[in-house]
Amino acid sequence: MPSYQNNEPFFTMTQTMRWFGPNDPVSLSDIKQAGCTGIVTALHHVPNGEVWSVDEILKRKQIIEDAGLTWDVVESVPVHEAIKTQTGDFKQYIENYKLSLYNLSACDINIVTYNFMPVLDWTRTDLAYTMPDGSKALRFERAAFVAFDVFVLQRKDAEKDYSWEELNNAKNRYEAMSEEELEQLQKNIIAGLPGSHESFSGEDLNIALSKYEGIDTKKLQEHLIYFLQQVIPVAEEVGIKMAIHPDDPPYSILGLPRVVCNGRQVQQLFEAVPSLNNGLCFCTGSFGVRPDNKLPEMVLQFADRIHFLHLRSTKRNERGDFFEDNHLEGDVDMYAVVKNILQVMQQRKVSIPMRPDHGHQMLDDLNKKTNPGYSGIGRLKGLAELRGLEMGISRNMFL
Ligand code: DNO
Repeated sequence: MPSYQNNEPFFTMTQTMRWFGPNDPVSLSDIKQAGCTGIVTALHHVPNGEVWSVDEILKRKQIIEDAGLTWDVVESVPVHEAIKTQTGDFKQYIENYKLSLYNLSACDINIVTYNFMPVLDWTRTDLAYTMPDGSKALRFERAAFVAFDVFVLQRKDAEKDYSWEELNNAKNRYEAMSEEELEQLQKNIIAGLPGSHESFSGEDLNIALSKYEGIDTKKLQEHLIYFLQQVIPVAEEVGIKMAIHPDDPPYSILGLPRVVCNGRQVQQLFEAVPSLNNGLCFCTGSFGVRPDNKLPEMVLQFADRIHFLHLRSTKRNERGDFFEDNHLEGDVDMYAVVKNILQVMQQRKVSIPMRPDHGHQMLDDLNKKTNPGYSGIGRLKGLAELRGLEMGISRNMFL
């Protein structure tokens, strides 16, 4: 580690990538060659809600360590829908969650990411949006999303959630789409993007949505706080840092409540359960979709609680669309974000794990079957740029 003022150690971000397990087309060796030391993964084969056994955790850990890497972060131990709606066996699922935390800690894995998004995890309408340079990006197109909600899903009262202009744009968009395009759109939205733990058919989705009737933002927040009150004392006892991932996109979709969209909502969670083990996965791509989220300031505001970093950028327009831009371009001021992260790490005397979040499908990967957002080369490019940025800032500021 380089040293800075008075020969004190200098802390830089720990470089990691997400790996979806042995079936991931991007191998551990690829990730190592990209320059990472750590892996972010989950036991995707364990059904949502079940306890992660020590055996299964150790098996996965061994594979990672055999490749000369370390399992730095779990992303995610998913939160069962019953916990979010507080129905059925939710208390049992919370007990199971606690057990998984005990078991992870027994295997020396100490950072756990999760989200509290009802029904759907991250959502996009287009998984292969062609950028001017020929690479493919993920995109959220508002008119296509509204078209899906109102005309394909025909969700009850959906039209009440949109302005006349939005409905009109969506109708035009819907009428211009072929059967195949409509099918693809539905698949993109509900079939579950990489890492999501739920996937639906059209009717299933309407059933899943109906479980949230009567659960507004306030109620969902109460459910999240209840979950934290149960789980954080265990995390504290066993030394696990919990890192909640923001909602993506960071606003209500399909009439569902969302409670991790902005700094104010995050602050409320920390006030309700003040333990520092109750922390944040600071995802610049998710938060950055809202112009009212001032990212560099948020890094300082949540300095003590940022336990994991997802770095990527999005570019939005006035219609409410956004696409995933190159890591150092778009609306996120990545320079200011990384500068503040460096400052926070020196104050806390820790290296925070970071992963380049998503990347464009490009070069040879355009001819391969890749996980949307998680192809190898695009992430490698993002990582390389972020490392360079971090080094440049460090040398300039501290060394
Ligand atoms: C998408 C990811 C999310 C994230 C979960 C965390 O690429 O950032 O799926 O893993 O929301 O639980």
